[in-house]
Amino acid sequence: MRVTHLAVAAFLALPLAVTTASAGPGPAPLPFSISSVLPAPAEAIPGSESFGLTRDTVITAGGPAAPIAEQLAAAWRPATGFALPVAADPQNSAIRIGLDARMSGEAYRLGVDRDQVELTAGSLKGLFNGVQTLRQLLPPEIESATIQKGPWTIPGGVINDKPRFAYRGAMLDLARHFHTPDEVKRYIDQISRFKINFLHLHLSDDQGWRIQIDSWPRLTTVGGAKGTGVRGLGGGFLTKNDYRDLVDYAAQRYVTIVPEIDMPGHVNAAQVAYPELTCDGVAPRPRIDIRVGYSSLCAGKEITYRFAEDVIRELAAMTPGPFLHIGGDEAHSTPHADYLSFQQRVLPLVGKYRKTAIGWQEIAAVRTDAIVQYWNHQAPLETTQRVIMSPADRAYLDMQYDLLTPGGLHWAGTTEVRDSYSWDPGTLLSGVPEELVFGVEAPLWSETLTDLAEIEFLAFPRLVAIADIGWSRKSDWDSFKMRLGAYGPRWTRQGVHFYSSPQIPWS
Ligand code: IFG
Repeated sequence: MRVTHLAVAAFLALPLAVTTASAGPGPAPLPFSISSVLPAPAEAIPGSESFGLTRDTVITAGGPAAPIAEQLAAAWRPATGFALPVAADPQNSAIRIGLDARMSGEAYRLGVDRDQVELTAGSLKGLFNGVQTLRQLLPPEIESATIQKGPWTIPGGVINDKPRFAYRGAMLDLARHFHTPDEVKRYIDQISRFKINFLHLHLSDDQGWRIQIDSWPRLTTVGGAKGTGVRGLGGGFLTKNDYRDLVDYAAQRYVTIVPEIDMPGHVNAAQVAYPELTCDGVAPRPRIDIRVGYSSLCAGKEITYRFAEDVIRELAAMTPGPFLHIGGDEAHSTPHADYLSFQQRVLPLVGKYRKTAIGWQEIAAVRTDAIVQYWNHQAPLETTQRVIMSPADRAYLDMQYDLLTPGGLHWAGTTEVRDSYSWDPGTLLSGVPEELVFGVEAPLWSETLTDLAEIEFLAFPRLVAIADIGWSRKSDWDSFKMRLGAYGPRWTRQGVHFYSSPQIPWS
């Protein structure tokens, strides 16, 4: 007898229904509303009306705003099946997106009532931020790649929004494991939804070198070869064209790329490729393990500084963003006096090529205008320089959620969602006044990662916690966990392999 699919489906559905009923009423899932947005807006005033998106809806966006309106329309067309044309001149269209010189920076204003949706901002990145908010106001079905039945209702009200911190970053470690440009682009798609505006790419380390440098070609032909990386599974590198393509892709989503070449430590791959970069001229063995702190450039040799300057010069030339990260962490094999003299000669090279340097917190030993990235929660930091906050026990996304988490490490302890959310970047460090806190960043180191699913599992939802405390002024765990729970179905429909933390009331 042929069992129809329907009967099988009905049979399979039954236990699910029973299970759900027996699970009892959890917290009422947050209905999508104007105050369910992630990150939390500075001001959200719910309205009494709502706006209905229909097949006749037209989006008006003049001049430079048009590409942003087109991004919104492209995001909405698959699930609605609506044409959603973007018109240049203001007609009687119901959705209007435009610049308003009375606003500045990343701020935007979003007004929704029965008759229209109006998004204004002082800059294109402000409009982009507003579009990310607007995309969260339609129900989760809007994330489907196939036509859903609707209705497509946008809850009414007014949002006046702007970020607390200027720098809200994510970091991917391409050195321990090379993630392909497509994987990086998918990560950019995801992080930009939460108004993350910088992506730091860790492009060199002991196990591999991942960015083409013309003046030192063996860095990638050897350091980026197949078989490099942790367990020999992380081979690959970005050509200059790959890198430029990523920079452009990120820029269209108002994410600025921050490239990192880590020096004077974490240089084994460069020294395998160029043994003259060691003090004794002998090539070290290639490394596929995850130990740190054993390698160092030779501060006493002039070739070291030619190497550093060539790399900084080429990296600056291909990086439109304002920042170059030059690492500086865990130089345990560099005598301290050598570390100081190295940084005193090399940090100024970043300024010579008209970029601002960022370095891990150890660079604070040398007084410069570089931005210090705080990471080692076990080491105190006092500085009068700007600081990006990445405490390993809060913001390191490669920390396991708990000791059963597949992948990830736990040298800084295990980190659940609430740990990533419940801290204030502005006041965490007594040695750093709040006005010096430039922002936050969530690094994802790839010693234990091999593919995008593993990136997504460790990054989401904790990256959203970091995005929320980087953008929003008020911190409210009960509100955050409800908003995050309501976001789960969106990730499910997008196929994002997120961790369904037991701390969150998932819808
Ligand atoms: N510390 C190292 C990283 C990486 C990390 C893994 C920094 C600045 C431990 N340095 O974090 O290279 O190995 O969690």
